This record gives sequence, structure tokens and C-alpha cells, in this order.
Amino acid sequence: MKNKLGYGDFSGAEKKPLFDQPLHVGRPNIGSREAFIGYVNDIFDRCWLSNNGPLVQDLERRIADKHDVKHCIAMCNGTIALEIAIRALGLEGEVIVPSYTFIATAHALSWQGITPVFADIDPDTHNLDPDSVCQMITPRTTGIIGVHLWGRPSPVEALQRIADDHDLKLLFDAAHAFGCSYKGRQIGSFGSCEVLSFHATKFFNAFEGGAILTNDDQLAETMRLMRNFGFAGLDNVIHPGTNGKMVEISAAMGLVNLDALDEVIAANQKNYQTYKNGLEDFPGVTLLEFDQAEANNYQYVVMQVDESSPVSRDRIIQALHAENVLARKYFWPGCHNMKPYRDLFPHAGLMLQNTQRVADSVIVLPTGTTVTPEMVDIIVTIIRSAK
Ligand code: T4K
Repeated sequence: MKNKLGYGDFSGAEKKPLFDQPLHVGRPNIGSREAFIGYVNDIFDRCWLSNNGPLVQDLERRIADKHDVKHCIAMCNGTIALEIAIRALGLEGEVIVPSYTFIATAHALSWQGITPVFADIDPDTHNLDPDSVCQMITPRTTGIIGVHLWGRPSPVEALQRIADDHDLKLLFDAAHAFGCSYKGRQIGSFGSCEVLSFHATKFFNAFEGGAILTNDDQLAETMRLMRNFGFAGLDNVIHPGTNGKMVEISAAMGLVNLDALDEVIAANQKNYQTYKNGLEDFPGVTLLEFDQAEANNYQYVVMQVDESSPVSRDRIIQALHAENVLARKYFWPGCHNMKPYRDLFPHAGLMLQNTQRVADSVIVLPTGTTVTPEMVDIIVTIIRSAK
């Protein structure tokens, strides 16, 4: 018996998964192909492929305006953008970060010879807990990186107060927060700077890419130099640097996708509401809410499975995977439990109990423009019938 979309059989009699093709978390949202191909033809006609080309400059201006910041410095990806921001701010020694984040936040520090020191999170928001941050400060601490996880704002005021009181630098990993606001202000202008990711799987993508947003003229100047080997002109290197440049083809994708953001938000919002309606009365399962007073991109549908659920988180994941729904356990088991950091801090878990609990409970579900509410209804049915 086929369901109404022809995805297969709910009775369990057939072995074929309900979805013929895998349903991924992070399937790219892609704007107008026609417009993209137009940009590609222009790139070929100009024969200008990289090194601060006109499309990169256009994208930077549009992103800076959208986020109401003075400077947007486009980069080849979010990780290099984080590394450049970390170096430009002169961080060294120890920097406090959440453990509950994508591994790149921690790696960007350790790759620069800086020790990431993991603080715990608030279990309700999944963002840094300011009290835990205070407990982690030592004489070697030089900075704090807050992550706006799932696009939800970090506790920006509390972190700024801690940074000011202890003479620490504060920056934000805003990889998930493109198009999100805090108290009506676009995320992007908090701390000394904020770092965006435009990876294929993000709300807004440029194939690969990232950017640093800042209102600090001097910092922006330094980061622009660092992005291009420190060149200040032909044959004139005035700063140490690396290759963090965004290519024109990425900027073209970015420009096309900027024009499609409303469509992506509408699709994400509809899917989120469908998940919410379908799971509302299911015991032990909750969806992380979005603050309706703020702008949201609804990119991550985060479901938590607690002890009162009749089925465990891992059993639900298994049931979903068996039907080709590739839900994810982001960001399990926490950075502190990944090999490079587990060896460094073997007892970190004692201080990171909320992180461990949250990491053990989360399932991130597929959404985006390639997922329809009808597909979500089927995913909900799989979750509700998991054993
Ligand atoms: N900070 C934070 C908080 C971040 O979340 C990230 C990146 C960064 C910093 C670093 O920014 P970037 O340097 O990446 O710009 C994915 C992404 O690779 C990563 O960018 C992202 N965070 C993270 C949350 O998700 P994985 O390990 O899950 O990738 P992967 O290969 O498993 O892909 C995810 C799913 O997307 C798969 O089911 C397949 C699907 N997919 C992926 C690609 C690339 C597609 O359907 N099409 C595609 O083109 O990390």
C-alpha cells in the first residue's frame, strides 16, 4: 500500500524505505539557476575569477547593509574566517568557548596554538551559560567566543559584561545566525566582530564561504590584509597573512541566494510548524522554540527526547535512518568528547553536565526548500511509531 505521496508502505510489510532517496539535514537551498548562469557567463567574459572581484565586493556590500554593519569581509569559508578573526584580535593562551558547537569553533583556536577551554551551556537555550564562563577564566584567558547556536542569540549582554570586567576580547561564531535578530537588532554587530558561514548546508550558502562582520575600521583593515597574504599593493606585503579569499563563483551563488531568502524562510517556517503540530502531544519529545518577536531563519529543527519518552533518542534516529531520513545528532558528543580535546581535558565532562545532557537528547530533523510539509508529515509518523 502506497501513501498519498507514493513514498511506500506504513504497514512495515515492505522492506523498502518510505523515502526512495535519502532526506538530508542541510540539503542546500538554491536560488534561481538562470540568474546564477548569467553571473557565471559574466565571470567568464570578465576573466576575473578571484582576488576581490566585483561580485565579491557586491556581495560584501549587500551583506553589510542587510546586517546593518560597516564592514563585511568575505572569506573562503567560516573556519578560515574564524581563524583570521582570532588572529586579528590578538587572542592567545586560552579562549573560552562552548563545547556544544560544531567542532570548527574549537579547531579554529587550537589550529592557532590557542587552548579552547569549554564552558557549559544553558539547557533551555543551548547557548553559553555566563556563570560557567566566569568559572573558566584563568590568568591565561584572553577571550570568549559565543556561538549563536541554531540561530538563537548567545547571552550577548552578559558575555560583554564579563569580557569588559576581565579585559577579554569577545567575538561571536554566528555561523547559524544569518538573518536572525536579537532585541530587534540583526545578529552581526555584537562583540568585536561576528563570523558567518556560507557552507552549502547553511540557511544562506555560497557553495563554501564565510564572512566577518564588524563596525571596527582598524580591525576590518587588518582582516582584509590577512585574507590576502598581507598585500597592501603590488609587491608590498605589510602584514602576515594567509589565503582566505572568496572566489567569484561563490559570490555569484551568494548573490543569487540572497534574492531567495524569503522563500527559504517561508519553506522552513512551514516545515517547522508542521513538525510542531505533529509532535505537540507526543510524550517526552519537544521542539526548540523560536522567539516570534525576533527575525528567525528556522534553519535548524531541533527536537529533544527526554527521559519521559517511551522511546530513546537513538532508537528514534534508527527508525528514521531505516526509512532514509538522515536525521542528525548534532553536536553529539560535544567537542570535549572528541579525541583532540578529550585527551587534553579528560575530566571536562564533570563541569559540562548540561552540555552532556543536551548532546544526548538532540535530533536535528530535515527541512529547507527540498522538504515539503507532506514529507514532514511522514517523518512525524515515523517518529511517532518508533519502537
Ligand atoms: N561554526 C559553527 C557553529 C558551524 O556550525 C560551522 C559549520 C562552522 C563554524 C564552520 O563553518 P564552515 O567552515 O563549514 O563554513 C556540516 C557542514 O559541513 C558545516 O559547515 C556545518 N557547520 C555543520 C553544522 O554541518 P557535517 O559534518 O554535518 O557535514 P556533512 O558532510 O555530513 O553534510 C551534512 C548533510 O548535508 C549531509 O546529510 C549531506 C547534506 N549535503 C551536504 C552537502 C555539502 C547535501 O545534501 N549537499 C551538499 O552539497 O557538517
